[in-house]
Amino acid sequence: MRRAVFLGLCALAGATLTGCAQKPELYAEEGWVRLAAVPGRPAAAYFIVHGGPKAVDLISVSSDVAITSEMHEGGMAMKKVDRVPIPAGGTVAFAPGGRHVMLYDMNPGVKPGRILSLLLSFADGTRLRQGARVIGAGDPAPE
Ligand SMILES: [Cu+2]
Repeated sequence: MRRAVFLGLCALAGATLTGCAQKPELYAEEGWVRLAAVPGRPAAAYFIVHGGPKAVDLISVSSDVAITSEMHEGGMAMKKVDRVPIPAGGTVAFAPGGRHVMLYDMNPGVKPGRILSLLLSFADGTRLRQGARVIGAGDPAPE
């Protein structure tokens, strides 16, 4: 119903539909970070990235509460990756057992319940800030 109204308004707006097609927008959401069970070990960050109108590579994810960070793929046999392609209009999930960001040398003051800020950098120069809720090592993943 909502869609029908939306399209109706577009038809009224004029000859071109350019502004009316639902253009994909590059954004991230649902960020969270799981602290390590052992202090000093890296934390893991997860989130979802939605691709924009053009494919672009995610080239770095960092946080001001971690000294260094790396993007990884895989669960037990994880490996570092330098870029993660984000297809135009696609969805790429960083989730437990798959892609994740390792946050090394975390500020020890970061405790569960806090929201920290992730900075996602893309090959085209786009930067996105994404909030991420911190949970403890044994806490269940957010829904
Ligand atoms: Cu890893």
